[in-house]
Amino acid sequence: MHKKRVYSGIRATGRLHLGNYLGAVKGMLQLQDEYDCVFSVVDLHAVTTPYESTSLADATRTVILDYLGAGLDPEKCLIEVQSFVPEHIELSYYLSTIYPVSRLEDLPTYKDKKAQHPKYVNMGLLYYPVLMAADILLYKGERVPVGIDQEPHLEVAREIARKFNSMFGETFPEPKRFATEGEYIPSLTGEGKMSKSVEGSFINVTDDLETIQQKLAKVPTDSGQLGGQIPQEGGVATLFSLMYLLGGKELHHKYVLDYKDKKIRYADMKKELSDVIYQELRPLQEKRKYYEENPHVVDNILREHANKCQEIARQTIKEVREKMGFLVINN
Ligand code: AQP
Repeated sequence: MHKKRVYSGIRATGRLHLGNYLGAVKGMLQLQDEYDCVFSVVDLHAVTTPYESTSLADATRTVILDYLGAGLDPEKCLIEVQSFVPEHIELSYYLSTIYPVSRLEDLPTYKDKKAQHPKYVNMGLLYYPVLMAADILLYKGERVPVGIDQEPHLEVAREIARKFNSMFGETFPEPKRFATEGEYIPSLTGEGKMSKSVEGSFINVTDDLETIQQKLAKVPTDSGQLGGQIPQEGGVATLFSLMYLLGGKELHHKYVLDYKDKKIRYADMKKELSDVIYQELRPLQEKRKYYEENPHVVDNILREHANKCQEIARQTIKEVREKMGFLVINN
């Protein structure tokens, strides 16, 4: 029977943080046993925002190591460096010809990045969702484990798939997001989401216990005398959200009761939260170390998997070229 294909990618912009891990990687881990999965480090997307050419290769390797450390199993899923499979770019060009520019200009992520880097508004940035659609559709991905912030981009991918199918005949499935419990991890600052580009907002998956403690110590809290409902926003909300996801329901409940009874001690909560976060991350860090110390093992995986990915990708490109009416010469 045909197994559903799963695709997801993370930009090569630095170490993974808890948001990437809980919102995306946890979903990948859940799906790799059951489905045909391709998980990518999307380096072509990383160059759409300011970056250092001297550190791009390292940043790409870092995400690969974080993936392997987290438990992506090279025997169960394909691990891809996006730019090793140039068919991503080829498909994105074909798809770009059927999608309106005005729709791309309206996307919230484009507007946010434009505001964040007003001197770095490039074609690639505008084109990002088309390339992301091509990333998924190249493998005919049906499920996409990503955080909730990626929903507008997935909508674009579905619109493109629909439009292509109606113009050239049934070709692509409409990809759906696979949501994890941690689909939205708030920032340690208490404002917005945990984000690589916002200093002080994140805990990296490679942070040691002391670093985690120092980062949590800076999370803003209240006097501990408020009581009532747990706030929906701010530093206290972030602590409770992380406690629920990493400490479990029981521990979370204990602190909820303390909060309601106005006897919460945030120093204790932060200490316990640091411990449960570190407990979750320590096995990842140990496994990661093995791959870090054996780069040839990683290189062999990447080489072998790039070939396998390209085999699938070439079939899609052939089908798309034929359906769009390009000249195809058989060997
Ligand atoms: N805070 C988050 N909660 C849940 N999921 C999250 N993701 C990111 N932040 C959170 C998910 O992680 C994956 C990688 O996202 P990306 O490739 O877009 O990486 P990024 O944009 O570099 O990650 P950041 O931290 O969001 O960086 P900046 O600050 O540059 O925007 C996606 O599945 C995403 O949903």
